[in-house]
Amino acid sequence: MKPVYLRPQSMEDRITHYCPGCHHGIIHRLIGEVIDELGIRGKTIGVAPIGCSVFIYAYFKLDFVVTPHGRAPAAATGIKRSLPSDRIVFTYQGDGDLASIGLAEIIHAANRGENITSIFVNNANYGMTGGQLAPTTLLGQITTTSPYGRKIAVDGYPFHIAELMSNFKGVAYSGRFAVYDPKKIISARKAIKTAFKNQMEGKGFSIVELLSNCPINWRVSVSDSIKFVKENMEAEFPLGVFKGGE
Ligand SMILES: Cc1ncc(C[n+]2csc(CCOP(=O)(O)OP(=O)(O)O)c2C)c(N)n1
Repeated sequence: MKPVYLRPQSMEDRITHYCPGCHHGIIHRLIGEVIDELGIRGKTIGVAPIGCSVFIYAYFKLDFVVTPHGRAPAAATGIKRSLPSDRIVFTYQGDGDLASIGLAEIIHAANRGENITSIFVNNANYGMTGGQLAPTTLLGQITTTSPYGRKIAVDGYPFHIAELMSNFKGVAYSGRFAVYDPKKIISARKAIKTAFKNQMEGKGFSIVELLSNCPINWRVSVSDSIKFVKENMEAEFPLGVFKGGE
């Protein structure tokens, strides 16, 4: 039989702890494929967050540092600056971690133009802790801490990271993508590759925001969660490149 899919070489042969249908796994695979394709496995260091992806280090054959509560960009800065310049450093963060707890860290790393790559997974809630409201929660969205739906008067507006990042001079690339169908996955993969390549070419800070589902905490089926990303999240968070090529 001819294999149609092989696990990326930079990934461990291990079943993940993610909930059934969760998009974290797809995003991990895309990162693994890009690292393989660019031939940077032995040179790449990941920086993990707090959140569902706190165990990301267990799924890659890479060096990883775990820096909870949004501090990944600061740790990545130190790692990148203190190692030989051919080392590739990336952060992987959720929206509670990056857009709330560690907002200052990501803004300053972007503004400094740190030559690192940031993978930002926006699932519109704090997944690991049970689905609380995040800065990226949609207006009207019910979460465990917004049981009547997000209201502007109480929680303000959903926070747009990819657009915000595009305003900083130090940012080489900022874009938002989704991974719910093959076409979207191909675009997301291309964006992740660009973000890593920019770092290899010393172009500065690159961030890829990926819209993700969270079926368990949203309390919907996987297919309804995909519908929600497509119809509701994309209406608030348009896909596209906000700064940089491709
Ligand atoms: C000191 C401390 N404060 C708060 C938390 C709770 N906490 C765990 S994960 C997390 C954020 C998770 O949300 P997100 O970054 O959106 O990632 P997701 O789990 O949705 O992938 C928080 C606040 C904690 N573990 N420790």
